[in-house]
Amino acid sequence: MTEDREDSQQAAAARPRRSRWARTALAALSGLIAGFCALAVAELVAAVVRPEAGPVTAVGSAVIDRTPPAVKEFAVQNFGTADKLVLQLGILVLLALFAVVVGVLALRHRWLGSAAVLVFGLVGAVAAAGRPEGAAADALPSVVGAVVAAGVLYLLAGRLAPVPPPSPAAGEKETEGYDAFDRRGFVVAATAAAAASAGAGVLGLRLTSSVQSGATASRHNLVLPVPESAAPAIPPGADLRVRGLSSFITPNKDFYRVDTALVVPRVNAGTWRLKIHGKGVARPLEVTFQDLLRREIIERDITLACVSNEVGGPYVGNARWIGVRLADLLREAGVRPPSKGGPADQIVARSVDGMTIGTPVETAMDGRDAMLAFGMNGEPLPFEHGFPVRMVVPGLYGYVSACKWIKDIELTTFAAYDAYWVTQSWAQQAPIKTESRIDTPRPFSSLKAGTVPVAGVAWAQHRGISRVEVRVNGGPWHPARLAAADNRDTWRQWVWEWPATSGNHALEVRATDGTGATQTGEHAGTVPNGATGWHSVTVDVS
Ligand SMILES: Nc1nc2c(c(=O)[nH]1)N[C@H]1C(S)=C(S)[C@@H](COP(=O)(O)O)O[C@H]1N2
Ligand SMILES: [Mo]
Repeated sequence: MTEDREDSQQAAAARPRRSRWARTALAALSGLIAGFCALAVAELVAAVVRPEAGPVTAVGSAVIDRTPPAVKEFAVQNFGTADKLVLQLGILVLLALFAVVVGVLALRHRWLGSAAVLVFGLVGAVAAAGRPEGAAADALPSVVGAVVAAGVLYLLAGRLAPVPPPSPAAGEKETEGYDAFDRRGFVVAATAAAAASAGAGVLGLRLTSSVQSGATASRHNLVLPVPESAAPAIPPGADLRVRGLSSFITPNKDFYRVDTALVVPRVNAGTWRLKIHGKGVARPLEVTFQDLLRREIIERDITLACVSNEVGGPYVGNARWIGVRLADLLREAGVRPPSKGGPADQIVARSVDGMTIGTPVETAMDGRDAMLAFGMNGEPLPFEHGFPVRMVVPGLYGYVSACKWIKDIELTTFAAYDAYWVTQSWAQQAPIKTESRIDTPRPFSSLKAGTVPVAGVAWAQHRGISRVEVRVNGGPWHPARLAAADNRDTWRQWVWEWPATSGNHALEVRATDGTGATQTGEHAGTVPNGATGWHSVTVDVS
């Protein structure tokens, strides 16, 4: 035996093990490519069907729908508005892990790998079509994506299959453990699949953004009308301008945002329609944005508050809204409130993203300024806050009144229909509870002894605020100085000059509303109809 021959025999013995590892790694890569392909193709189809029907968004939304309120609260408290990003990244990581497993599975069982991809597609399809208002077509992106990806995986797994060993030449013994595969074929197929998927994905994103650019242009080109019924000027003393205190008007960029939308809907005002129909609607209406602009335009300052706001929490904001009176439209449609013999006691507002929000007809028509708003603080509604049109009802928590991206209003009864949040264990009806918050000093801050302004906001929409009191370490209540009141639908600032002495102190605040009722000190969580208790801030004075 020559030296030469010995070398090549050793090489032949080493090759199988090395190529087995290479095959497994490439199988995992095939899985990832197939997963990428599924998502990219699905996004392309979703661009045509509905951007929200893409599998990651659909599964994410389905997860949000099924998350118990306590967990949802946890996510909101810990991740804030990043909660949705965290959720989507989580889904992507899980998908990638699954893709690797399926890729390796396909190495041994080609059909099984592809079948597993189809099963996952089914999960996306059910999630998309099963959303409230989800249509059968919403299943398409996931289904098409999964079918194409299953094909790609089948193809790639085929390239990794062992090719038969070359027949041994006469006199040589059979090559043992021969484990070669079509490397070139695999590289070509994998590159082609990845490139085509990237192309499909980019095309999908382009399509979606071109549809959205119509909406962006419609918002950009909207010139807000001059309201026939303007809001009175905000009294000069409404903003105390104490450092650390929330400004009286909350700028749009700082306004809290609470919704279930993983993708902010971008609706074109030019093609927007609102239907008003249902029980006791004598004359069903369908209005365009131009129709709204032809009505009496009103402008009002209204403070919005979220039922998920903990005592002392950030989910409350005050804005100047422009729009039309909801009651005007309802009357035009022939709707009568229950007190005037109308058969419907609930308005169900539906948004383009399938949200349903139930509001009492009686409240919407009792003379308060319930609005269909399209202007917010001097600009068209930001997309995040419901462009082109949203509801705002003074005195009711957002989840029972403030439907964003509204497209449909149905008159029905509370007995006949539970809106989205009600199915998530929140109360059917929820007037805003009297609340107050200490904005400054911040919790756990270190202060110098002397006069310290303790300041914050208090709200009891549609009842107004008549008194705010502060106490230190459970001592006597001291009346705070109230800022000038704008109107009873807005929050009110307050300040108390505290003669602070050294030590650790707990500051507490409570408000009294316009009816004379004082905010309860009894602690209640946010579910089912809003938190109660006095906001308390502990500080260290030296
Ligand atoms: N379409 C839609 N509208 C919605 C919601 C939503 O999830 N989807 N959330 C509601 C809730 S719970 C609140 S508190 C307000 C918040 O409005 P904002 O995000 O403009 O502050 O919107 C309401 N309208
Ligand atoms: Mo809310």
